[in-house]
This record gives sequence, C-alpha cells and structure tokens, in this order.
Amino acid sequence: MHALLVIDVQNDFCPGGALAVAGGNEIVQGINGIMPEFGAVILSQDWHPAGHSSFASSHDGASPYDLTQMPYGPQVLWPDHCIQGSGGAAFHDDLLEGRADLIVRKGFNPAIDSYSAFFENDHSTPTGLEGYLHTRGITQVTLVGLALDFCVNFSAVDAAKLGFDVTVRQDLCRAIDLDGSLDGALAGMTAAGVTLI
Ligand code: VGL
Ligand code: ZN
Repeated sequence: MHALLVIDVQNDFCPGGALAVAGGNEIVQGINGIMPEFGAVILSQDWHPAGHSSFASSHDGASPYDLTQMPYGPQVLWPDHCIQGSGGAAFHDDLLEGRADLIVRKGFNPAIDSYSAFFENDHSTPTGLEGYLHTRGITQVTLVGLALDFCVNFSAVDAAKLGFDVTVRQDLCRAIDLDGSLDGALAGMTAAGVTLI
C-alpha cells in the first residue's frame, strides 16, 4: 500500500505564522487534490510544549535562527512556534484533515526537537510511525508539506533508511532555506535514495 505523508501543514508555517515558510499556503489545495490517490493519508503535526528547548526564547542571549549544540548534536533555535493547543499549531483551515487516517504528533519532548515524523532529533527515539506503517502493510510513502529542507527532509531520509520506497513531491512542498539548507537537503535526500519529483 502507498501512503501520503503530509508534513506539518500548520498555521505557524504559513504566511502570518510564527515560523512562516514563504508560499506555505500555496500547497494546500494541491495536497487535498491528491489525497484520494493514496491508500492511506497520514498527517504530522509539530507539537511543542511552551518553553521547548528548540525555542531561542528558552536560551539566554540567543536569537531565532542561531545554531546551538544540544546533547544530541547541532540544533537551530527557532521562534516560539506550534505550541500545543494554540491556533498556530492547528492545521491550515483548508487542509482536509478529516481525510487523515492518523495524525502523528512530534516535538512534545521538552528536551529534544523532532524534525522527522519517525524519530526525534537524537535519531533514536521513535514516534511509532514506523510500526504503524508496517502493521498496515504500507511499503511506499509520498511526502509533501513544510518545510522541505527540515521536517520533510528528515522524514524522507528516515523513511528511506527504514526501507520504505520514498518519493517527495517538490511542487507540494515549500522550504525555509537557511544558509544553504535547501541544497543540502536535496543532496541528502538524493544520497539516501529518495525520489524527488
Ligand atoms: C519545522 C523547524 C522547527 C518543520 C518544525 O516543520 O520543518 N521546522 N520545527
Ligand atoms: Zn518545531
């Protein structure tokens, strides 16, 4: 079975949001349009407690988009975003969230960020999505959503490493593009065996 994995199409990643991705709203109708082509539709939702360790506001003297070192490796510090239960954490109003079989939340551990829908940023703490896909007989995943160079990238690379057949629809993604992060992400996904279309 082939699943559509819709990454973080939430208000805070759309224009007007706390961590707005340029054009983030432009992909919503296209994502809705392809949902019927898949045997399963899964949404991920970035879901941070207030004061999360990925927020610049949680680190003295830090500014958003600074790079810091965490026990699990380098971490970009972000503006406060996708706080649990806030309007910014809600899905874009037009996204057909009622079509989803599963919503995977991530980033709820205060001490670890989670770009990937499969593992937290320590690359070892699972979200449970791998088991869900396996037990439903899903072997192929197509990824769309926000942001192409962060959460879509990390999710796609993890899915490929786990042995899924992975495609990313670039036309249904938008990127943050911080210091060359988009080029790095495209190269990393290609090296991992992800099909970029
Ligand atoms: C994301 C930065 C921080 C994403 C989530 O969805 O790409 N980026 N949290
Ligand atoms: Zn986040």
